[in-house]
Amino acid sequence: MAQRTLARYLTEEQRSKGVITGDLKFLIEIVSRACQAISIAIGKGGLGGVLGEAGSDNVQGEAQKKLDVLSNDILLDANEWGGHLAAMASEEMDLPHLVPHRYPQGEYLLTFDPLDGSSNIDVNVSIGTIFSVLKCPEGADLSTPEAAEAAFLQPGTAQVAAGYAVYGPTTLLVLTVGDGVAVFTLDREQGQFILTQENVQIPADTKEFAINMANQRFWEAPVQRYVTEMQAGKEGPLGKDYNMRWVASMVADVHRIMTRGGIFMYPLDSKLKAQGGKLRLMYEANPMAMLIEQAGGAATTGRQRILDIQPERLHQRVPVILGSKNEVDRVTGYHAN
Ligand code: AHM
Ligand code: MG
Repeated sequence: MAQRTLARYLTEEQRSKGVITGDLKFLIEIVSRACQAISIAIGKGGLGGVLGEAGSDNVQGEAQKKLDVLSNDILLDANEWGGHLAAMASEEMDLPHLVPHRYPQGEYLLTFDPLDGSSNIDVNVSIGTIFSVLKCPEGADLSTPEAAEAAFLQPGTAQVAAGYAVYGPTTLLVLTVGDGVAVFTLDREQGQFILTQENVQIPADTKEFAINMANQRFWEAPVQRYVTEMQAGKEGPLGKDYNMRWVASMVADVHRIMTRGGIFMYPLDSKLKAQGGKLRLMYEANPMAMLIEQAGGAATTGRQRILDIQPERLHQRVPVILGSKNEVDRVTGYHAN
């Protein structure tokens, strides 16, 4: 059987199910091309002179790596001329990036974390790109980057597509257009993403959890209770032994959960309280929550379904608990007690 490239998959989704428009198909293809370019830059590593600090800070006050800046530029350059976008927003930019007037304007908004997993960039551990696509509301004010921020402040339920690329031993693109989750593997010789898995389903139960244990003393009571119960294993109230994994790249941790189940938590803690959480809603939590739900899992803050949050700010942070449904429901239930 002929290989199903990303382009072919998207055309089939468009033709047979009508779930996507031609413009959305084009947008996703361009994002996938940018991810290929990022994958090539990462692959060069020390040979390409791309490792190390860029010598600048992003809007969140975090030191930018050279590859953070390069990945952001690759995504901006690839997307601004195609005519499918009205504006883009990124973890690495304070304000939205408007499509320059010399290019045609489109109906979609794109948000991304160009290179997620900062602490893993220079140490040859999996990192990734996360992206989310929204429709630009009609009549939105795009006259200045400041004014354009309001157009992006839509709940995750409004996303029309979401995905991530993971740059690991293989480069994968994991995508949803609201019709299940599909996985594409980059064939480096062909320069194409090829469909390798469809209808990804996350098992409802798991024995694997992911959390940064170094923050234990800062967690709130419901997360303390849940992790203590998991650590108690067979003899404890959950009646089974758990294993722990923490890559510290959200894309890699989420991809493990997509592959074999598990629960990922970056919960609220006393250190993070003032900023609302660690992970960003618009380009980390929302796209991952859409993908996880589309694969049969669940995603909450502990108190609320992530996709239902009405964003107040572009760079808003939220607590994130996602993965195997029964485990996410359990710890979310502990927050209600
Ligand atoms: P980044 O976008 O600056 O890379 O931060 C997000 C990352 C996630 O990929 C990961 O889950 C988390 O931060 C790791 O945090 P920690 O270093 O506290 O373990
Ligand atoms: Mg990130």
